[in-house]
Amino acid sequence: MTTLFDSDPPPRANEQLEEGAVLLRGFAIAEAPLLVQEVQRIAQAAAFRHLVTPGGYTMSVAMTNCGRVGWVSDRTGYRYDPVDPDTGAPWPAMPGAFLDLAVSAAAEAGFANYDPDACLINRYIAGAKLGLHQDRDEKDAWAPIVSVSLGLPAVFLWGGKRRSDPQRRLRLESGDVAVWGGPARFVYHGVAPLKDGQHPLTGNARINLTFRKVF
Ligand code: MD6
Ligand code: FE
Repeated sequence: MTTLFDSDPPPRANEQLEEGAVLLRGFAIAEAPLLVQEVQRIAQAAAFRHLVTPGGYTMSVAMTNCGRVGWVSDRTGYRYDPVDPDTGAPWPAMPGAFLDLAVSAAAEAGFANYDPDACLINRYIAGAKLGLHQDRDEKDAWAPIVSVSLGLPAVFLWGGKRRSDPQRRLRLESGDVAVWGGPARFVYHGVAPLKDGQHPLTGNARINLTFRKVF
């Protein structure tokens, strides 16, 4: 006989969002503490910074990168850059634990032989948000994006292929991994303003890793 104690969290099932997109609940729970440690190490070499959009707005989300190239934005546009414009040095290498997790999550979602060359690291504190957007700066338009949530929960906005399509609101918790590619690669998505809170892994922050195959 199994007993369900009051303290057990309700089971959270994986969710197919649409063809090519899946939410793997708790997929990275075991690795989460190590992943956060690696983020702290990366941030010592390539500090979190608030990028400026081509339109002149300063983003509320702080960003850094690891891997062969990093995603950056400034008044001239968005691009993947092999060097950190703040330091002139290459981005920190992608840790083995990052790569292993991204490859196994992609495989679980049906994308074999995933070979990401970039990992964008986003840090949210209370009020930070990411407006509705498509990820379309990568040459490979089929390979998935693997997105790992760490620390405070967030509401992920999941729209459609047109900006005006209706949006779902999905709660992402620490250890949740979203994977989308193939036919779902250009779905509009965003993150609602983060609520204030404290999390044992990250304090007052949510950290999100998004792996991409750029080239
Ligand atoms: C975030 N993520 O969750 C922002 N993009 O902090 C993204 O913009 C994103 O999670 C493409 C695929 C997955 C994502
Ligand atoms: Fe995105």
